[in-house]
Amino acid sequence: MKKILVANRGEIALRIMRTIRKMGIQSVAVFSEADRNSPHVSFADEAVCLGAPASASSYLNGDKIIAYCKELAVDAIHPGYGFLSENADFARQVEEAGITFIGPRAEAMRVMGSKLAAKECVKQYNIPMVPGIDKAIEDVAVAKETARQIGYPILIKASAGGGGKGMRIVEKDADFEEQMQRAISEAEASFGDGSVFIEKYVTSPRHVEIQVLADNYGNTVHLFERECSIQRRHQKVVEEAPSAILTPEIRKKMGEAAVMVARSCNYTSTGTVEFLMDDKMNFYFLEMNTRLQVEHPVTEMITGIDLVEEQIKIARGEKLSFTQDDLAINGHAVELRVYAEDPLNNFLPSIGTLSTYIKPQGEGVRVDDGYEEGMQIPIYYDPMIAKLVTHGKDRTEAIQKMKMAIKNFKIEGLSTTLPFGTFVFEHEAFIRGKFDTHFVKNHYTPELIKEKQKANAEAAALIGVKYWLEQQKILKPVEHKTTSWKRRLA
Ligand code: MV4
Repeated sequence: MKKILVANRGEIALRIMRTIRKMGIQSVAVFSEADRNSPHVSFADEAVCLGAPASASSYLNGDKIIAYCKELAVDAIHPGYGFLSENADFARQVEEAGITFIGPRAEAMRVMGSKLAAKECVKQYNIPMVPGIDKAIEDVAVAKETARQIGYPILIKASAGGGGKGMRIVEKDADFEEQMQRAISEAEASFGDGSVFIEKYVTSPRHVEIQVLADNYGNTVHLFERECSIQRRHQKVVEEAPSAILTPEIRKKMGEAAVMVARSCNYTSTGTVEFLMDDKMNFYFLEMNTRLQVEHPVTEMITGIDLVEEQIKIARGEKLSFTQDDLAINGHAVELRVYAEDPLNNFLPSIGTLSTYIKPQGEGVRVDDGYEEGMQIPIYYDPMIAKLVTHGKDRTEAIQKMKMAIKNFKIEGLSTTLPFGTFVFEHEAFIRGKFDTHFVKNHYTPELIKEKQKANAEAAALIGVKYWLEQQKILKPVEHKTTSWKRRLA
């Protein structure tokens, strides 16, 4: 493998290319007209333009990407996350063109891309699943009867779903039909597949996911968990590894379950098995993500493993160089996603230029980003500017470093979620590990940041006054008569 094309943009394209370079491989960047001056383009050994800014005309144009691969003698494609990364048809086309797709095989992606197919696939392996049905609803009356048996509240989910689309909570029998119709229409509109099914609604779950890694020779390991419960409208904001609440016993059980999920579909490459955890620490398999995830750095920080390097090695046919027993958790890592969004104004996208952009530095501080000072954040794509990650010997130290790193991250020209990060990392529920997926909804109001900022401003003003008074004292003429200058004058 001599040349890899990275079919992505921004921080993840750059992050992947850094590992590609470290491994002595050539990189090819692709870019849209909006990203011509991006760091991922200048970093790459070669770069080609895909077209107009809109994703459909650029980063989603699989045919054009494959054509460029042939033209430039590219050996493999790394899809990153989002865009084409979980598109089984694209993965198949890449393989058919004689190019290596750095990721799982198309068939594993297809199975795990459908929640119903995934349930069907893992069924025989004793993986804990939320009580529910594992077939698409066909008969409303039958489904309603099942809902009664499971017990309300229940959740209707789209098989093809993602990001909460096509998901409806039903509290009581009388609402069932209406909510089901809504879920079906939404699923059809969003995914072109109206298959829905029902599950018991876990009311206050935590989102815990396990990183897995599998080579082409049947070796599958897990790299422990990430806790991703701090999210807003299905957009994760803070992640950490390990989880603050898992015991070694539960971690082992979840890890083994995740490995079985991967084995069930002959999974290869990196993947993530998502679980819900209820307030009694019962965990249930939700779905598998067949890509490198945004939050992968927290796992890298606690395991010392470069996940992109492992993906590339697996793709070029190497065996895993370690076993489960070789893996251990070292310390704790937390990640904040820094978005160009205004936390004081309902997280509205914040448009502007990065007039100041100074990154924090230090031991155990990692910033994965794809922009530089003076750049604008394009409106066409995800508004994430950077991922700020800190690592410490324990959770307290990781959080402490994070709070310092947020203070030292100077971004001017637009609003970001940095102040929201401070809110989370200073919140006593977060510090105590007592939170679930409703944390933001339950604890956050913009007033809390505003009050804090006002208190800080007042403190700063007082410090200013104190300093000023001290200066006055220093400047005040003292004991003129006794200075030697005076004596000489006299
Ligand atoms: C659930 C659930 C409660 N009970 N399933 C949201 C997106 C999709 N990945 C699955 N999701 C959920 N499934 C049952 N049976 C609650 C959620 C959920 C959620 C899950 C993880 C992280 C954030 C979430 C926010 C709202 C709902």
